Amino acid sequence: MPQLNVDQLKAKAHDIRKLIIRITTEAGSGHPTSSLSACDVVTALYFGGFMKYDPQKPQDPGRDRFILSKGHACPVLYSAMAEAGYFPVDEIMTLRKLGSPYEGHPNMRRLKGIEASTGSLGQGLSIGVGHALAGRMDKQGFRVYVMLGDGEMGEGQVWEAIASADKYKLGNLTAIIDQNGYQQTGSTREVLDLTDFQPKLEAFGWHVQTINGNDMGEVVAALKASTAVTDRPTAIVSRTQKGFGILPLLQQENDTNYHGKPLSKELAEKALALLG
Ligand SMILES: Cc1ncc(C[n+]2csc(CCOP(=O)(O)OP(=O)(O)O)c2C)c(N)n1
Ligand SMILES: [Mg+2]
Repeated sequence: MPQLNVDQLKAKAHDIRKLIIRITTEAGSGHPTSSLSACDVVTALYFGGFMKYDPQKPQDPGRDRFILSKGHACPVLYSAMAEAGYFPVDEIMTLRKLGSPYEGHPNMRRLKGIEASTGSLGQGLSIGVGHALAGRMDKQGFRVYVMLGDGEMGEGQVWEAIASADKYKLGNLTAIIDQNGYQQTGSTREVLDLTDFQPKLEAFGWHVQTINGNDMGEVVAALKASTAVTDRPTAIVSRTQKGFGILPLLQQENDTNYHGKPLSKELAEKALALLG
């Protein structure tokens, strides 16, 4: 598993952002903006030396687990995993094509290294609690990372998982909330305002940090601090921008959510130029 420094991680996140744009535009569908907000955290997990993994041994019992509960953001997962050596980069260009294993939501039955089939929002943290309990029972030292969306936090099942993780004092579980301020139909404040997450999670007994999740230095520091917490579950409230990296283009389009829409070929060219 690679261990890049902050500057190298920024460059890697940049490459992954470009892949996200390319594969979703090629597919003509998908969720680029949901992927872009989460990109820095996912990059740091796979390339910052945090997750223990070997793409050649995806079933290794001791591997760390990453569950993308907001499964619609799988372009960031496929892109990071391709860069990490799980699959050829060319293959992920088949995203969402008929027969492709790179489905619109991650399918653990079709791709090695995918820990959970997600997409129906609200379930990933419960699955993560199960993995964390299993790790403890099997005396395996792995850590479980689960990424959720801020809109997804409105699902009741998430709060059941939060409560049970506290009950079992799951010190091998890290949840990351990608707080990009939007869900499908509008801003999270308008649809269902659950902010501020930190005191709510603390009330459930969790260790919590709130950071700028598009600042690689802050992301790395928070992940480092979270691995030091072993007596209770830990959360990172990652405040991000939906579509981070291409925001000026989204503003020109008068849609800073741009949920579930690929960029047109023309807009994608502009986005790739903007990313440099
Ligand atoms: C159970 C369920 N209800 C509705 C949807 C449809 N849906 C897909 S993405 C989305 C919005 C999610 O918002 P958020 O969790 O904030 O993720 P973001 O795209 O902002 O990263 C919704 C409602 C779904 N996938 N699953
Ligand atoms: Mg959101």
